Amino acid sequence: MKTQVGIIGAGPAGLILSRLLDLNGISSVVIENQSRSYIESRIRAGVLEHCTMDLLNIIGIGERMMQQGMHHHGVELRFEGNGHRIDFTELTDQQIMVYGQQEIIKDLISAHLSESRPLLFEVSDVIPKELESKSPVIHFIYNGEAQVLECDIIAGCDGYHGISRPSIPNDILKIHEHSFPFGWLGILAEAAPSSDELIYASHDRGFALHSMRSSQLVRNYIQCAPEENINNWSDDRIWSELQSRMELSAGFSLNEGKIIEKSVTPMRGFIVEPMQYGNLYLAGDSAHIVPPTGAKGLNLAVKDVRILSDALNEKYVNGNSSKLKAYTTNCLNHVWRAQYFSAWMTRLLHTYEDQDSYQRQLQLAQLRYITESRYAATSLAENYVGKY
Ligand code: RFL
Ligand code: PHB
Repeated sequence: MKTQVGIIGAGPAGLILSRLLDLNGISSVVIENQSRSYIESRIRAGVLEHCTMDLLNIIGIGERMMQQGMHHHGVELRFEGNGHRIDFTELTDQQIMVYGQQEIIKDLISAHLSESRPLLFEVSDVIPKELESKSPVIHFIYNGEAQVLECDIIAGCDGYHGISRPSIPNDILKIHEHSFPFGWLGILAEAAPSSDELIYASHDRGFALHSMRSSQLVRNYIQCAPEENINNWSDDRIWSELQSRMELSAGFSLNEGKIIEKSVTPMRGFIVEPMQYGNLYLAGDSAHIVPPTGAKGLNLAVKDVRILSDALNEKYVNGNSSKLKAYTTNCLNHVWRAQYFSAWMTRLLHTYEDQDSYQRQLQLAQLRYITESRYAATSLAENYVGKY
């Protein structure tokens, strides 16, 4: 098997890259170690920045998103029993789109397969090799048979636990990482949203987030221990904790319903540099992850593959590889900006186990400032919608 770009991983990074390349007449083969039904039902991100929404429209897969996604023009910050709206559209002229990551995956796969572009599910034993040569290869097993995919370039879009990053010699990689001392317990429940927009609540009992997927489906999160045992959380305990952390002095009740999914995610920041080695280029979660408080991970993956596809276009159309050489440098700017914002939102909104009243009051003073100062609110809004 032979192609120009071999793509490992059919997450948002891999599938969007493949589509961007195809629109420029560059061939690719995507290989994925999970089944189609598994990746189409894996629940992850929900918030798309304005420019991510625009890109999905430009590449022709935005139709269902524009019909079924939820256009949000702000978010609520809730603390000390009061809610404060941050109006994105007024402050930045931009909005966000709330549309499940697995829906984007469904839209991308359906377009990919209807155009008969190669996408292989349930491959195993994937090994990228000869990365420093002009003709790197990917070895893998498909339908029980050993395969070799010859390519010019390999795109490692296989997420944080993938094989691409560990294929780069250890002494080449510099890793920046930070673990936050908490995790998120996330639920998907059959209930109507209790608000038109997302609610980020900072409460003395800990952080909580109210989000949604449709008029009958909500996605809520509660700050918990990083290695929290999900079995310690009955449905009743989850709802009761959410109700406490979402309280308003004027009264508020979060709509409850049947919980159809629950899971715990640890919170960490991670960045590797360089994001390239020989003819292997990392994009998305394989190169960096952010704590989810800023809703940036998928949006970052999209920014990486835009830069990579532009650089590949320059190589194939104009025979110029300078943008490929500068790939890491060109990505790290937006990667560090998103890390900063995500870490800042995380530290601002979560409570710490050893936190004293002084530290809690500092958080509340900053939250009040954001809701009272147009400049401070604009700074949050600009970062959230992805202007920077
Ligand atoms: P993915 O989505 O992990 O896809 C990688 C794919 O590679 C496959 N794979 C392999 N394939 C072949 N061979 C191998 N050896 C392989 N190893 C792995 C995997 O099966 C998978 O299909 O990475 P990608 O494409 O870089 O996309 C990144 C995003 O998924 C991630 O950043 C977001 O989900 C993060 N995130 C959010 N991002 C946002 O922009 N907005 C949000 O609102 C948001 N909320 C979230 C989030 C992530 C969360 N969790 C669960 C970590 C909320 C949560 C709770
Ligand atoms: C989500 O809807 O899953 C979501 C929303 C906002 C975040 C993280 C996740 O910051």
